[in-house]
Amino acid sequence: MGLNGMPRALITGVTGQDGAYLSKLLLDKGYEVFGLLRRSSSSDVLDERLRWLGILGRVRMMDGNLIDLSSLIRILNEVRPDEVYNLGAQSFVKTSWNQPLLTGQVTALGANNLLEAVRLVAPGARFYQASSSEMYGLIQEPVQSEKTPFYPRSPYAVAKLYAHWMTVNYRESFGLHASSGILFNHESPLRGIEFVTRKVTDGAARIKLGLAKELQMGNLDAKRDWGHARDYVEAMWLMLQQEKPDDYVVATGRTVTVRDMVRIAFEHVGLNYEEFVKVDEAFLRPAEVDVLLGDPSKAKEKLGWAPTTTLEEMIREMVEADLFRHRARMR
Ligand code: NDP
Ligand code: GDR
Repeated sequence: MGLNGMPRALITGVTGQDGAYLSKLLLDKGYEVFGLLRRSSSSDVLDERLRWLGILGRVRMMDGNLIDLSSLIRILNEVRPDEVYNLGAQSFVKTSWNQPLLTGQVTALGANNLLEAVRLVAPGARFYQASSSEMYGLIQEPVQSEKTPFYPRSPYAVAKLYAHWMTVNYRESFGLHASSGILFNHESPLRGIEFVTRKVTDGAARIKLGLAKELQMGNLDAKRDWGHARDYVEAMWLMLQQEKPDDYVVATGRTVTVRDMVRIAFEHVGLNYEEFVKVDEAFLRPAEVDVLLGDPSKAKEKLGWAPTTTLEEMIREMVEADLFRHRARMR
């Protein structure tokens, strides 16, 4: 709690998509928001995200890095947060095969560093771990819930699984109020350009405006359960408001192929995707997660959470945002 009685939150990964939406949610709820900012962060991207949400200048940035335990201890000592959200990660699955050790250091051991710092410095703080549906990987169940066994298929997913179980372990061993959200894919106009939805909405916008002729893509047959980041950060916050820490699946309960998502985006700008989308092997992965479909019943029942945005609405919002960005640059 700050001197003025406002609750305090510390967010790692504040420069990312979810960090921006979560900052907005917490600021709107009257929190003081602190963000972990690593030296190499691109402040332009962060500024664009925060400006987009109307909160530029309202998050206090703290100089640190998840792989430097000393920085986390110093920051927790300074901030004394009531809530800690660990969203920082090497989060791009494809890169994790090229940089498996870095992915492990940040995504797995970084989470452990933060748990350890919380245990030592702020054991009363509530902790959120950004776990992922990628942990299911080669699933054997058609719909994935909190009870579905994990089978990670990428260095990223293996790292997330370590962080997930360490969160459970710190809860059970040390009594930390530590919760994991097993979040399925969630997107927005603030999604990083390397992820498939944003790549597609940006590509459709460019082609529509005559800035590009085609779009190179990978596996169009993969299926994902896509929701909106604005809805999903609400679930993170709700988890930390519960008396008892726990793990929750956050998903929409609907799965769609990449191809259908592409079709929705191109149709919105009046184009037939088949004329513009080309498959390029460079975008295929060494191992694929073919299909993900989450069962959010527990989050609905215990948190009162439900998604509010359909895939179609979200993709249209993203295409419009990309058209707006490109038109502004063309002026
Ligand atoms: P982003 O890729 O947009 O953001 C990742 C964040 O992690 C960035 O702020 C990045 O900072 C930060 N980061 C990277 N390395 C370090 C480091 N060494 N120390 C501190 N911070 C670091 O991810 P999203 O916002 O989409 O996702 C948030 C979290 O949720 C991630 O952990 C992701 O793996 C997880 N997740 C995401 C899902 C999704 O669909 N979006 C689904 C399930 C889980 P910088 O700007 O400096 O690079
Ligand atoms: P994912 O998201 O790997 O599920 O991880 P991404 O958007 O990268 O891929 C989704 C699916 O689309 C297929 N695909 C392509 N992907 C990309 N990026 N680029 C392409 O050109 C392309 N063509 C087809 C992929 O093969 C895959 O099947 C995201 C991240 O946010 C993780 O951090 C998070 O944990 C999971 O979602 C849940």
